[in-house]
This record gives sequence, structure tokens and C-alpha cells, in this order.
Amino acid sequence: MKTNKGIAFPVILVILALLGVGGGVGYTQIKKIAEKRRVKFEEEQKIVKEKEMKEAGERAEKEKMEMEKKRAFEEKELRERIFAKAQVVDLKDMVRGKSTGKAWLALYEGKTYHRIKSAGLSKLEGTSFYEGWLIKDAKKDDFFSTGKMELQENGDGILEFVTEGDKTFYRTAVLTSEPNDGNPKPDKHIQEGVFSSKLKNSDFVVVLKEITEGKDIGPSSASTKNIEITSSGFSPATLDIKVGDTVIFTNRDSVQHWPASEVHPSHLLCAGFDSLKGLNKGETYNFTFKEAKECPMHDHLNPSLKGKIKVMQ
Ligand SMILES: [Cu+2]
Repeated sequence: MKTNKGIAFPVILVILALLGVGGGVGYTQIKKIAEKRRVKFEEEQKIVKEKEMKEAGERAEKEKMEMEKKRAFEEKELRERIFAKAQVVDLKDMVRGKSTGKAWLALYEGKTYHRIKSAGLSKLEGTSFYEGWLIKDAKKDDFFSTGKMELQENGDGILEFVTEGDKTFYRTAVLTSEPNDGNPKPDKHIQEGVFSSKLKNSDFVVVLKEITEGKDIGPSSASTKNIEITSSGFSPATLDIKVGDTVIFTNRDSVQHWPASEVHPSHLLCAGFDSLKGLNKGETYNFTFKEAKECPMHDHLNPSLKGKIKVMQ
């Protein structure tokens, strides 16, 4: 073994050197493989993430659509409940045809709801269409369009119109046929009906009980009370009501009045109770009181005219 010792050392060196080179090569290869794996892993992660994001987006979209559907359904149901309590008038056929129709008009929580339902209408030529109108005074050009009516194959048509503010002064409901000529005035009257001028504006006000999951939670005795505003102020000036009751303010004076809760001028004591504009003679404003509290009020255009509504449980 003695002779081998001399050789053994350089041999070991060579082996170590080879191992070193080999190790070096091996290390570089391992590094390359690791890098490849890392890139592959990152790519996979990216795909997984993208897929997750896409799925989350699709879920959100689906939820949004379902919410939209629900909202549309609830809105439709609300409309039906409003129209069930609205004023209704029969529409006369103005061209001696065989069509029939009805028109509805209501004021609910500051919005005007209007509907025309017709049957037996004839198909129009070319690009002509049926259009609804509410007219106050045709001579003074005081009218507005309530939109196009889509006609079904059988000649039935329905037109629904909702707008901010009280438009129940517009008592003549008309359905016209319109050539597609861009003329913004009503053309040929096809059907017409007039809501009686004897009706007061408060007759158009609709009050609904609140509904949650099909159950009435509002007080079953919810009712409507009237306060008139004259030059001497609110009449009655104090009123006791129950939660859920609606108060209809009618201006009986020749000058404008603006009912609102205290404190002038911010009107935040009973939030929402504020007509937000001066009411003209005969005009109404209604507010449903949903909280049991005292609501002192005033005329915003003449703050010395005061009153109080006490809302009880
Ligand atoms: Cu005020």
C-alpha cells in the first residue's frame, strides 16, 4: 500500500477536479431545468389566475343580470300596483275604426305614471308608428310625447310612461299615428280619452302599503290626510297621523307655497319631507311619513307660516 500512496493523491485530485467540473456542469443544468420549471409554473399560475378571474367576472355578470331581472320584476310589480289604483279612462276611436283602448294616470311618490293599452289597431304603412301623448292645452302647444307604442301582430299595443314630477294636469291622453318625418307634434289622432276636469289632483295620488317578501308590513290602517295651504298658511296647521300615512298638501292660494320640514333652510329634521319647489295654485305634493316623530314644518317661501305633523307609532 505504500507505493500506492504516491499515486493516490494525484488520482484523488483528478477525481475531485472531474467531480468539480462535472458538478459545475450538473449545477448549470439543474439551474436551467429549475428556471424552465419556474417559467412553466408561472405560466400555469397565470392561466389559472386568468381562468379564475374570468369565472369571477362571469359570476358577477350573472349576478348582475339576476339582480337586474329581479329589479325589473319588482318595478313591473310596483307599476301594476300603482296602475291598479290609478284613474282610468276609456279611449275613443277617432277614425271610426274598431279599435278600443284605455288610459291610466297616477301620481306616486312624486312621479307620474301613465299607461295606454289598445286593441284592434291596424298596421301602419311604411315607417309610420303609433305614439302616445299627454295634452293639457293643444292650442298653446302644451303637450308632451309619452313615447312609441310597439304594436303586436294581433293589433294590440301597450305603452307605459313614467316621469319625475306631477304631470296629472295633462288630462287628455292621445294615441296618434306618426309619419317618420321628425315633426315633434302629434299627427293624426287615432284614439283619445279625457280624464275628467272634475277630478282633483289629489285624486290621482296613489298610496301603497310597503311590501316585503309578499307581506304587508305597513300599518293596515295606512291612510291619506289632506292639508291645504292658503294665504294664511297650513290648514290644518297641526295634524296627528300614524306611521305609514301619507299627507297630501294642496296649494289653494294664488301665489306659490313650498311645504317643508324644519329647520329652514336645510329642511333635514324629517328628511325627504320637502316639496323641493314652489307649488302653483291647485298643485299637490305628497309625502309618506315612515318614522314616528314630530315634524314641525313651514312654508319655505314664507317661513313664518308654520305647522306641525305629529307621526305616531
Ligand atoms: Cu325653508
